[in-house]
Amino acid sequence: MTKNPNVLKWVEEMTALVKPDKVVWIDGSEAQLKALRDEAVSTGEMIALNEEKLPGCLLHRTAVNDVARVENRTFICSREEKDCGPTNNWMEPKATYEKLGRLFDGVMKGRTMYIIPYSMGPIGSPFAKVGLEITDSIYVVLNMDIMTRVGEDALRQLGDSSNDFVRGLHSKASLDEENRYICHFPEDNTIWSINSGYGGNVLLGKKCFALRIASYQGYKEGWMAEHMLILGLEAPDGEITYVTGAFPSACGKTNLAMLIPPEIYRQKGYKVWTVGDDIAWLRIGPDGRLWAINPESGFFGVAPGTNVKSNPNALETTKKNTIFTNVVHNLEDNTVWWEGLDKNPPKHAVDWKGNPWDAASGEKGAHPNSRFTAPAVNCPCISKEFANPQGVPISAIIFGGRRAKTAPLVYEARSWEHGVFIGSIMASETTAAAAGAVGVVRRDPMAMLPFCGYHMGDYFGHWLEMGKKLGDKAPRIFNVNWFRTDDEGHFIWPGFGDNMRVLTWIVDRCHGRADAVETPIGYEPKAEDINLEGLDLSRDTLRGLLDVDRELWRREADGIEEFYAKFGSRLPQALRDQLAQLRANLA
Ligand code: GTP
Ligand code: SPV
Ligand code: MN
Repeated sequence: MTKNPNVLKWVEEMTALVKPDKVVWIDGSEAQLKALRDEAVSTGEMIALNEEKLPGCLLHRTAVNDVARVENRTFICSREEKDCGPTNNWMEPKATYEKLGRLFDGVMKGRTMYIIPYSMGPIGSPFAKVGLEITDSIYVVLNMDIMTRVGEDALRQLGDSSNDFVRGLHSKASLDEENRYICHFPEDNTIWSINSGYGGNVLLGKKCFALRIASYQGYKEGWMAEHMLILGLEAPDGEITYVTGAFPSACGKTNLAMLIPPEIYRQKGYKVWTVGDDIAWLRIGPDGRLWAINPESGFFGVAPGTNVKSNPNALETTKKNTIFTNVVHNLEDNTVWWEGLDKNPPKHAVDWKGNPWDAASGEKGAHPNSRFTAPAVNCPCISKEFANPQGVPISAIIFGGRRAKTAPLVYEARSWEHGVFIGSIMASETTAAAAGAVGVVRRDPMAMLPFCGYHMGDYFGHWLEMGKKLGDKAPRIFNVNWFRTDDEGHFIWPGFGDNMRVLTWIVDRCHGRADAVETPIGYEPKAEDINLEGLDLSRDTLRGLLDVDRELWRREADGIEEFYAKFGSRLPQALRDQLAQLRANLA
């Protein structure tokens, strides 16, 4: 499929290492993919779902010990430990190649090795980058086909001599947790992943390449790879304003990207268009503005909670050619179900572990991190710019997390530098998207804590540099929190489609059409400037949601100082100054 000597040499080396029985190049043809689907169904790896209700859809269950990203088994193997930084796990590269080399040695004996060439970004786009993933998992091949542009086109994009491709090696091996490693070698454009078969650990184009490796490439080359959704908000006069949003895993990116505005907005002609739901690659364009593409071609979305009310667009997107992972198998009509889909769990069903399941047992049927992998082209609100090789121009960047208290519904940065500070101090409650405790507040700068491929202090510095280059063309920066709770722990803000009410204020700010008031932490809307029409929420409650509690924020400042201390001399002075400013404003 290719004459590129760099690709061929690497494939030869990896083949000699893993010693497969058979080698298959994935060409991206429908015939080859169909044969792989059929094979996976015949071996039981995948279950073919109801062809009438869910045409082309498959169900897969992972091992019960392998259901989320494993952050404590994820490593940045930079040559120098100090370049990996205090927020990542480090392993020495040479020793790691040797150690994992022993695990990979002969691991594909008796198995087929698939070589997947893929492009992150539209073929031909100046943003696009090519990767190759070697894997022994058909599940990985089929998911990569949905999530990226797979096959011969990607190799053509790479060309016959280029050495600029990311080398990904993956094996399920024995799914042994003790020997599970997700290792990144940023200086070698290399990713080695072994002993997992789950999503972010194994779809190497996604978090491993498009964030961890790409963030490092962006640092070196002057662009950015971010954990961000991209959406276009269309106003009644047809004006479309593009914004990105960085929220931690399972904190609402897919939902915001596919938002359906409340009735009163729809009547006026407002629409939201989806460009991306998880990852954005951003570059400064010829006009000096910041432009973004979504490097992916599908959505790997959280299933639980997705329903006709919360996210009808996502639900519609999953109606064909979709892979479901770890949801409930409804045996009544051979479809799928998950908590929060509707109030009628199937009577005759199998849970995510593969056991007969009775909703009355009180046990969850779908894993909280169960997912759908769906092609972007299925999405009813996909933007017409989705595959534009030049991307879309960004007017606003929104940071946000899951905070029961402290962070108000929305506030705006006073400047790019202040915005970088706001991103750097993000904190959020942990979710089921990663293995470990759920609901613990942790700092997650720019939602990149688990995804930054180099020293986080240098990453902050890179953000500041980008702002200098953008100058007065820099997007405005905001922070949102949909997750403030009342004394009984209920979310106060209705969220989902009603987030439109906040989005329009943000967009109006970008166009100089909305007022703001100054608070110690930044600009906020006047309570009168958020439209509450058609909503059962009082102006006073909204005031509460916008409230900045100085005592809580003083404690927050202490927490930030403690967090910043980790970065030592690699923390940019501008951020230290911002913290001092915050303290002064709170005094
Ligand atoms: P990853 O794919 O892990 O990066 O997650 P994500 O950021 O795309 O999160 P997603 O949109 O899938 O939402 C995750 C969970 O948050 C789901 O259970 C949603 O129902 C819930 N959620 C999303 N938006 C809102 C909101 O506005 N309010 C509330 N209360 N919950 C929300
Ligand atoms: C996330 O955890 O942020 C995801 C899912 O988007 S995974 O691909 O598993 O990383
Ligand atoms: Mn994500």
